[in-house]
Amino acid sequence: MSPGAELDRGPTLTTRVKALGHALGLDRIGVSSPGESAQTRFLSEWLDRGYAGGMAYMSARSAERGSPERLMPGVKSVISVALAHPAPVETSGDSASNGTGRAVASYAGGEDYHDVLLDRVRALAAGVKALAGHAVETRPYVDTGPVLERVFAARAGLGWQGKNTCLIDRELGSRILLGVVLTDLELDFDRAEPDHCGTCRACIDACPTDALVEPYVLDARRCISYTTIESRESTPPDLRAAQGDWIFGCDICQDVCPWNRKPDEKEQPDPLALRERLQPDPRWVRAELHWVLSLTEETWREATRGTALRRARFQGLMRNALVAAGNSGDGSLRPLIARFSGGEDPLLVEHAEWALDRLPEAGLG
Ligand code: B12
Ligand code: SF4
Repeated sequence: MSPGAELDRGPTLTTRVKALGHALGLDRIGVSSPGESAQTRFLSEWLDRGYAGGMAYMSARSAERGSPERLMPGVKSVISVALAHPAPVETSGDSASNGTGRAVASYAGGEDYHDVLLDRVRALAAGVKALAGHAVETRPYVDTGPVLERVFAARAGLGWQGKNTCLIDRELGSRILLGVVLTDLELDFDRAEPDHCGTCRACIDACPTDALVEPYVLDARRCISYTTIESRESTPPDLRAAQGDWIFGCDICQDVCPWNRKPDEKEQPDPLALRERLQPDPRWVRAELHWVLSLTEETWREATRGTALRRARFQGLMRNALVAAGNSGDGSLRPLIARFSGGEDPLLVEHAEWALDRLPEAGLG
């Protein structure tokens, strides 16, 4: 091929796929190979160490998770995408909080990101088919399939997995949500982003539950995000105080990350108002515990409609709110907690009694 031949063909298919991704409102898009690596192989060690806790879905299809070829035979390219979500309006992981504000992770209080992003990723998959000009297979996922999304995003140059295990983009930081499209179309691969954590260990030192057991390794059983969202069990007693005022997820290891502190990080264009849709409902920005503990299943359903908060279910959110109440020092919450200690759900009775034991009588606090 002569040196000019490449230019004569105009933009490559990969370039056009990426342009489509940006036109669909995605902030980052990159392509990588579907092969295995030290990172994909680490998954089985992580599972063997028991770090997945009760997330049976992590072990159920672990072979596919690290190897897209097993998930989609014939896959040639993994397209990874990222969408930045709004930074926290105000956060607190301080277990000695003054009992007024309660924390919901910054990704969760707006429209469910699965809905916002999966819709875009499906549109990208459809566009890939159209651009290919011949029959190709595509599989779009946003947390909806067994794929190590962070590992492939790092390989596709979207960022690197930090010591807190989050995918960090040099400009956007780690407050980003990920998706993938597997395809049997051959595309040009991007170069992986090198690790820029250096000697920093702010996330490891700040984690209140010591869930980051070593750099780049999270024991989910100790992570507040797991205990407040994924777990259906009792909150382990030794982790309750450290949960502080979080009632859904946790942002601490990201809030302390220097890569999330740049002043210009939020100035990303949002032509399709996707970030707008992820803006939290004001009721969940600093969810007031008196309000949360007053919710009934019916009012909870209304207050969480269309959000990712639904994942904890009513029982899980109340369990979390009772732990936060026990940490609040606010005796005026006692009558609301008593509703649960006198109730019929043994899990909530136990958490309510724990909270009551820690709170001063109303008026004495
Ligand atoms: C299970 C899960 C969780 C679990 C477990 C998290 C975890 N670290 O594994 C829990 C419930 C705790 C969780 C929490 C959160 N999650 Co989550 N979660 C997932 C899910 C479904 C699978 C993740 C997974 O595969 N874990 C398995 C472990 C082994 O993988 P990993 O931690 O990524 O580990 C890799 C590194 O350890 C790595 N590695 C890399 N370099 C090195 C170097 C060395 C030396 C070593 C030893 C290892 C190593 O190898 C591993 C891969 O095998 C993904 C969606 C998906 N399908 O990918 C979302 C996902 C990872 N979660 C996401 C989000 C937003 C969160 C939270 C920020 C939410 C919140 N604010 O509460 C927190 C972050 C907590 C944290 N520090 O990780 C986003 C990621 C955003 C980002 N920028 O990274 C994802 C991709 C969802 C999405 N589609 O956007 N999550
Ligand atoms: S999300 Fe919170 S609890 Fe989980 S590792 Fe990060 S700081 Fe620790």
